[in-house]
Amino acid sequence: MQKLLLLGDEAIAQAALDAGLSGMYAYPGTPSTEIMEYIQVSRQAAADGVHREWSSNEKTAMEAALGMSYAGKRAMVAMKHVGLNVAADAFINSAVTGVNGGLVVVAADDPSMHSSQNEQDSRFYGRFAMVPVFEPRNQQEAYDMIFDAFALSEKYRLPVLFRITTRLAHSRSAVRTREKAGQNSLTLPSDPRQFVLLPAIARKQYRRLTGVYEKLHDDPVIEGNNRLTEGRGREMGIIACGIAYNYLMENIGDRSGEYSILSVGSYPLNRDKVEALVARSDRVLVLEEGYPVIEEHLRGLLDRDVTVLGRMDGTVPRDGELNPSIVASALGLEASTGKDVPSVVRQRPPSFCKGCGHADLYSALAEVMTEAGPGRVFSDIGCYTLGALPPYSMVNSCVDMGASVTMAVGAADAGLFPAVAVIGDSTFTHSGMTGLLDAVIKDSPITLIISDNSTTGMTGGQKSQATDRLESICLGLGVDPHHLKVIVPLRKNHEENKAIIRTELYHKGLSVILARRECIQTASRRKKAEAADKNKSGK
Ligand SMILES: Cc1ncc(C[n+]2csc(CCOP(=O)(O)OP(=O)(O)O)c2C)c(N)n1
Repeated sequence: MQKLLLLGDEAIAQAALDAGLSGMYAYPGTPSTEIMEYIQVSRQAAADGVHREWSSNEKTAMEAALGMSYAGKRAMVAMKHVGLNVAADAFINSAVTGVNGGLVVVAADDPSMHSSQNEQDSRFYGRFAMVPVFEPRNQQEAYDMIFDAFALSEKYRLPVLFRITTRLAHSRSAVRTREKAGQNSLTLPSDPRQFVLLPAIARKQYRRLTGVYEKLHDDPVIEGNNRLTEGRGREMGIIACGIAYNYLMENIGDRSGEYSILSVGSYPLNRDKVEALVARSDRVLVLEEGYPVIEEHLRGLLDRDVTVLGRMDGTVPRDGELNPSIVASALGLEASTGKDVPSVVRQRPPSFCKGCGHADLYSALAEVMTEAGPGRVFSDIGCYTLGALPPYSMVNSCVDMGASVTMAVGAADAGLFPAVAVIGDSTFTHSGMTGLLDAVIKDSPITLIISDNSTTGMTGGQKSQATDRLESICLGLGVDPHHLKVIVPLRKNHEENKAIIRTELYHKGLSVILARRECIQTASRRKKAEAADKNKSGK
């Protein structure tokens, strides 16, 4: 047992290792990435033979984790909130199959969209799937709750959703660790039909799920994480979920006895405790990161008996993350932490790194697209989305991973010609390949540019599944070899690249251009590592 200084993400990772994890599965996505990164470099994980390779996307990660669980071992899968949309089919159905070895699904939400396309609240998915949800209040709880999550998963044979948000994931605190548990042994499910979701079995399994979900309300662990403290005043009772409880305590720590408070760390919410709080309070303030999940629940359709305050009536802003000042103003207090921190870094808009291959690609593409006319560039999610900003300002869409290819296909179906899709290498193997197959099958008159920097740049340079495989994937999917071109996006190749792009753009069928140049950040890290290796070996 030790005391470690850990990010919330790292606390989760260390806890899973200490709880007997056998397999970790993930696709990078802020703010969840550090969970897998920690496990990948962990000596403990290496010594224990924990599986810890990146997956191609969140769905494949979720399914691999379910397979590990099928075989009786403990598995964890981690993703950012929107990743759960990608994994949703497997996730929702894994609640119906149930699990064998403990299965914990970590979803890291990003309220305020610091690096995301939306601020969806993963707690909805927990309810949707009818599984227990944990929402730790701090890093120590993130560590401790992972043990509970695995135990609960095995007790009820259900996957458990573990919801965190950006501030918890990315801030550090001292965490006391526990004694390490051994891994489960390989054991097949006792019911050989449990995982076979043919309708007759699925109906039975679903009935089991609805029954178990009811029981969860009174489970001692879940109930214990719904902590009610009864205060002296009855003017305002407070429900504070996850990290919001910390913000509340920052404001009223020394006077907390004045309020009745229900601090929520897991779901389903305990009904008796909510009722007890409401009975002692004239008004109830709900503090929750993300959507007004609990608030909407309390208001119900008829909104009677008790006045509910929160995001829906404007007491708390309707969108964006919480902070101690927002909580202070919801309580009608002066913000106690309101001192401005002097700004040491000048705010500046995001831009491509100096020497980025995407930038040289856009320089060439921009000139060709000026000739072709506006509104024809469908892009995707990654560093290359910066082509939407000046000086290029030429990206017309960025919706979800892989949508560049399929939106270009749809627009081409509508008659837009020429049309271009720009996607990164990692995004392509995440969700672009199936769209390309659609384009191959109907020989869509689009030009797909895969801007291949040989890494997953946007999330910090994780390994890309596409590296060294793009040509063979494209050819394997049926792309015409005469219209599969490779260019190197460098200033010196500008005219040549423009000519290739222009020719393929006006081809009345599908063409694919691989624009290949290593990410400047990854290249510099690689060179440093190579130099350090050379020094070590004395060469
Ligand atoms: C469903 C989903 N999963 C993960 C992410 C996080 N994410 C944003 S872009 C990206 C991949 C970027 O890699 P690549 O396509 O190779 O482009 P690069 O950033 O290297 O230019 C990831 C993992 C996301 N936005 N959505």
